[in-house]
Formats: sequence, structure tokens, C-alpha cells
Amino acid sequence: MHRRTTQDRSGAAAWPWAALSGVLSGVLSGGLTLGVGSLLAAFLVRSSDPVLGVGQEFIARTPEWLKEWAIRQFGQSDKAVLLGSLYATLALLFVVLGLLARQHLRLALVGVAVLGAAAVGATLNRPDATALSWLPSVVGTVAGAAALVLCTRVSRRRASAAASGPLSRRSVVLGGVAAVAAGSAGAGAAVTASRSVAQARSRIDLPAPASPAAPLPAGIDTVDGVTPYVTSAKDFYRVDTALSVPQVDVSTWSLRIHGMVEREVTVTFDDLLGEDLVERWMTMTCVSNEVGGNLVGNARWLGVPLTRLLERAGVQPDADMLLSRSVDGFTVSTPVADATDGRASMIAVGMNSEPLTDVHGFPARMIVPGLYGYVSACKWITEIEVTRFDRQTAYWTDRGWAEQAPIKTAVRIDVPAPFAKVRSGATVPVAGVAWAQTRGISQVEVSVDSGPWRTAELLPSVGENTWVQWTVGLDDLEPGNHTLRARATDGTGQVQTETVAKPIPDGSSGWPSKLFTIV
Ligand SMILES: Nc1nc2c(c(=O)[nH]1)N[C@H]1C(S)=C(S)[C@@H](COP(=O)(O)O)O[C@H]1N2
Ligand SMILES: [Mo]
Repeated sequence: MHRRTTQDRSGAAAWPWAALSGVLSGVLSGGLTLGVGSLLAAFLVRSSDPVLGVGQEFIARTPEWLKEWAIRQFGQSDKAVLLGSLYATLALLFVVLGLLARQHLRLALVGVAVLGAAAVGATLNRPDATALSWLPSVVGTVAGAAALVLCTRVSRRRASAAASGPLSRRSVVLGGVAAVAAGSAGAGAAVTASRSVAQARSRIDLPAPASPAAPLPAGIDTVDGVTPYVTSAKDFYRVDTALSVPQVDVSTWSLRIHGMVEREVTVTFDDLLGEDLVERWMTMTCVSNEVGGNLVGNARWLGVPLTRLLERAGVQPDADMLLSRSVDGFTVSTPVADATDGRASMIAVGMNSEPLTDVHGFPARMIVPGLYGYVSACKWITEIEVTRFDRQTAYWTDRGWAEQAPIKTAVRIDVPAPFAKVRSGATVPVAGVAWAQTRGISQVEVSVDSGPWRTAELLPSVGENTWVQWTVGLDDLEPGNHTLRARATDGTGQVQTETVAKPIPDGSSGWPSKLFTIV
């Protein structure tokens, strides 16, 4: 049997090379499209990057059930998973186009153009789109199309040529395209990195608060396995719709308060730092937190009281909504009544004595104790429009979530771990955290196998706006499987509801339970 080589002209023998070169053309053309696109986007807005633009559009259009599923499935990595899937899908599409181009170059170019058009549509549809947001997609697509034509031509020639050396025209063209693709992607990443807030943030010296937070009480964090009372910025949960974390230039940033006010107020970051700052402990919770979930964290927030800024602007009496807007176009609606009833609402610039990190809203965000994040905690805030609920809606309220969303009383069991095995005869340590921001927690109880409720010990806390750690020891349990339940009572004496509710539309409810075994 004669040896088949890629030089054979017989169809059967040529196909592996043909397929391989088609795949290569597709990958190179795709790489160039995305590389050039991201390089140009680095100089414009991030959302004009074709991939980020399409990804953001995907997030904006994802139905609620899919979003819930993705958060449950992938948690805090949901964005990485989305980006990864997007790149994988694009790679596959470009491979198909590269293969198609071998026989039907025009058709493949139509395919590239369709992808480019989708990217143009998505990038122009971003809330922070500029007049030039289409440019990276268009230039990237043209470059990618040209690369596809070039690669397809040289590889066709290769297939029909009798022989070619290592420095054939083919390798020069393919190598050149690969180099330009990689170079532009690298340069784009470098420009993006140079615009990151890391440097500006490290130069910020936060002033000492005129009104400091209560000192941490002795006795917190004294129980093994319980969630630490203070959550570091690094460990703080992150929830937002931003596929790439906004990098806000603090030297040009400002917050404008306008709409139904007596006079517009605009403050720069330096203006904020020049104010008498207050520092307060506040536990934040996401409305998407399931019973027993960990989308909750406690930090010491430094900022300017929101009421002070609103009084300066003069809120008109018939206004009932603050519509906060982020640099990326995300919006949050907050009831004026809640924000100004005397609770510690603020425009925060610091978290645990450090400037905000980029993921948590640098340079400034809103914090209103007692309201879920989506109706209060606007990150990268740049605008507060004072308006009315019968005139405006916000990002999540447009998607079926409630306008009024005070945080529900909740308790979480941290210890024992799920399905833990505990030695018979020993005291079973049980511990966790409970929260009812603005009302505080007055009691936590646990019950084993639907038995009588036993009262847990509450560890100290700084006040009603933060969670409280609790602990109780269980004795005299029979060997075997047991179900532990917990419930909290808030500072007004209200026991948290046993009624099980999903997060949508205004937060989950129900008593958490844990299974464990005495062995
Ligand atoms: N700009 C912007 N701000 C936002 C969001 C967002 O998607 N974009 N998400 C909100 C939600 S749903 C929550 S729970 C909190 C989370 O804040 P964190 O990520 O700092 O924990 O931010 C709020 N502020
Ligand atoms: Mo949230």
C-alpha cells in the first residue's frame, strides 16, 4: 500500500491537510478580529470590545430562570464561565467559517460579516455606548475578513503546489496574521491594564472620619467555624452585571444630583474627601441570597451621609425615588423615604479603612442599611436623579423584581457543616449568623428533629445594622441522622417567617435546616 502524504492530489489524501488549514484560517481570522477589536476598544469604552459587548448584551437579555440557574451553578464565577463559553462558541464559529471558506469563500465572508453586524448591534446597544462604539467591531471584522481571504488563498495554493520549503509564502502569511492577532490582543490588554484604577487607588489617602464607627466589641469571633464578624473586601460577595469591572478615572469622576431638586449638586471625589466623613458598620445582603446562602457580608463603610447631599440639593416634596446610575449604565431605584429616615445611608468612598476596590464600586457607591443591594447599593455611582416611582424604573425592577425590598430577617447555620458526622456523647456545637438590618436581632433559636426550640447565645455586635454571631451546644442526642432548624427574631419581636419563598421578587424566606449524623 502506498504511503499517503499531504502532497497527494487525490481527494481522500488531501483532506486532512485541507481541513487543518481551514481550521487554521478560521482560528487566525477569528483571533485577528478579536485582537484588533479589543485593541481599539482599549482606547474607547470597554463595552465597545466586540466580545464584551456581545457578552453584556447576552446578560441584559438572559431570561431570569437562566440567570438564577447560572448563579446557582457557577456562583461568583458566572462571569468567567460566560466569557469562556463565548470565546469557545466564537472559536467554533470561526473554525466552521474557515472550513467553509475552502470551497465557498464568499459565503464564509457573509458569515464573518453577520458576526460583525451582531457585535456592532450589541456594542451600540450598551447603556454607556459612545458615538464610536461600533468602530472596534467594524475594524476587527474587516481585518478578520481580510485575514480569512489571505489565509484561504495561500493554503489553497499550498494544496495545489508540488512542494514548498519551510519559509514558504504560506508560513509567512499565516505566521504574520498570527503575530498581528497576538500582538494586538496583547497591546489591548496592556492599554487596558494601564488604565486600571490600581495606581490611582493606591495613592488615595482617606481622611479620618469626623464621626468614627463603634469599636469592635470584645467577644466576637470567639466560636469555632462561625463566619468572621468583619468581611474583608477580598472575601466580600460580588454581584453585578458588569462583565468587565469598570475602571473609573477618579480625577474626572463626579456625582451629580439632579431632577426634582431645588438646585443641582455636583461633587468630585476630592469634594467628598473634604467633607466631614462618617464611618458605620453595615451588613449588606443580595436579594438573590437563598436561605442559608452566602451573598451577605459585613464591613465598616466610610462616606458622606446621603441626607446631607440631598438636603444641599433640596429634594422636592412630591419626589419619592432616587434613581442612581452607574458609569456602566446600570440603574438602582431607592425610596426617598427609606434613604432619608435617619438610618446611616451614605455615599461611601471607603470599606474597612481602605478606598473601595474596583469590584466593590471604586471610587464611590451608595449604601443604605436595611435595603437589598439592587435597590440601594449602586456601585461606580455617577448620578442620582431625584424622581418618582410612577415615572421611572430601574434595571432589576424592569426585570420583575420588587420596587420595595427591605431586607428580610434571616439566619444562617454555619456549624455543623452539611452532613457532618459528630461523635456520640459529645456536645454538638451549633453556630451561625443572623441579620435583620435596621431592626437588629433579639433572639436565635434552634430545634432538632422538630423538637422544642432552644435559645442560642448571641455574641456581641455593634448594632442593629449588622449581623450577629450566635452559638448553642446540643447534648444528649441519640446516634443517627438529625435535622437541625434555626429561626431568628428581630428587634421588634417579630419571628422570621417559616413561609418558604424564592428570591424573586423581593427576597427569600424560610427557616434554614442542616442534616447531621451522630456516630
Ligand atoms: N453598578 C452596579 N451597582 C450594583 C450592582 C450592579 O450590577 N451594578 N448590583 C447591585 C446588587 S444586586 C448588589 S447585591 C450589590 C452588591 O455589591 P457588592 O458586589 O459590593 O457586594 O451591588 C449593587 N450595586
Ligand atoms: Mo443583589
